[in-house]
Amino acid sequence: MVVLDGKALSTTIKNEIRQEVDQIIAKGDRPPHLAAVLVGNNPASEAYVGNKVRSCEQVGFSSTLVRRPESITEDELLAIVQDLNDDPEIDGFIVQLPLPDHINEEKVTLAINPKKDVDGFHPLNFGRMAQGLPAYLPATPQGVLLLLERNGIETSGQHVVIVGRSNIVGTPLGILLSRKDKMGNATVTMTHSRTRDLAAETRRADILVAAIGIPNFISADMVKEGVVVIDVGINRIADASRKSGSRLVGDVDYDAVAPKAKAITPVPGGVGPMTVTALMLNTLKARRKEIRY
Ligand code: L34
Repeated sequence: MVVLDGKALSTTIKNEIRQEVDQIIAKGDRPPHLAAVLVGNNPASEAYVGNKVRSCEQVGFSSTLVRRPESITEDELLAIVQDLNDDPEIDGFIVQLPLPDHINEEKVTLAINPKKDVDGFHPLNFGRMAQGLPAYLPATPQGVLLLLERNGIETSGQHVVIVGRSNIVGTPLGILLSRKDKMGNATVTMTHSRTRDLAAETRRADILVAAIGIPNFISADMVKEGVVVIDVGINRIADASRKSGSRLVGDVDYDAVAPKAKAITPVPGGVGPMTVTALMLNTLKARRKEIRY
């Protein structure tokens, strides 16, 4: 069994990005600049955005963190988005989700200039991705593809089963893996809460992607021997033996499933760091204006 070490691969790719940035600077140009908008004090969002800001420092990007209280109005947030759209010094930006209930996430996402939408969440980028046109690819699916590619895991002709159909993970990853492309050509089965006999589906997977947000949901009897397991879940569960009183677990019962797997991602240190690194790649693309609309 191989542990697919997203943390180590992230470090490798971030070193590659750092070299690209050094070349940009050597030419006398300014480094890429990412901005992140963080609303409220959700501890998970704080941790994720903190990792994004730290990664910017590691790769030599400029970063700006725009922090606003939970009480911000939708109009105020839309005005911040407009300022970032108009700021020529900002190459790309993200608005960390989830947003408070009184703010319409769809409206905010639509307000982002697609050329600066390094999350790839704007419908224009999503649609272009679905049609195989150049687009910012959403960070978590892109991170998963990189993890497979750089570990020499073939997707062509493989049966991929995805559990979970969210707009930011399951749905785009299914589209990307079934494309006619280097990390595509898979036969994809999308499963979800209404799937009949889920275990019968997951047991057919050569590559199983768990993205449902339920701790330890995938048990050993749901996978076949030799499966490649990609665990996208990040769930905080109580653990009295830890100083913090909690620990992170994925959507997969790692200890039970790992012995049957050919390869498996850990949580933490698997897909999470790859999400952050994919965002760095998108920001580099934004600086270079690589994607033409
Ligand atoms: N706009 N909202 C926007 N863009 C995104 O790309 C995200 N996402 C998801 C939530 N909301 C978003 C993230 O940033 C999930 N996500 C994310 C980013 C980083 C990590 C996990 C999820 C991460 O760094 N995970 C670490 C552990 C972090 C911790 O200690 O809590 C890991 O090793 O998995």
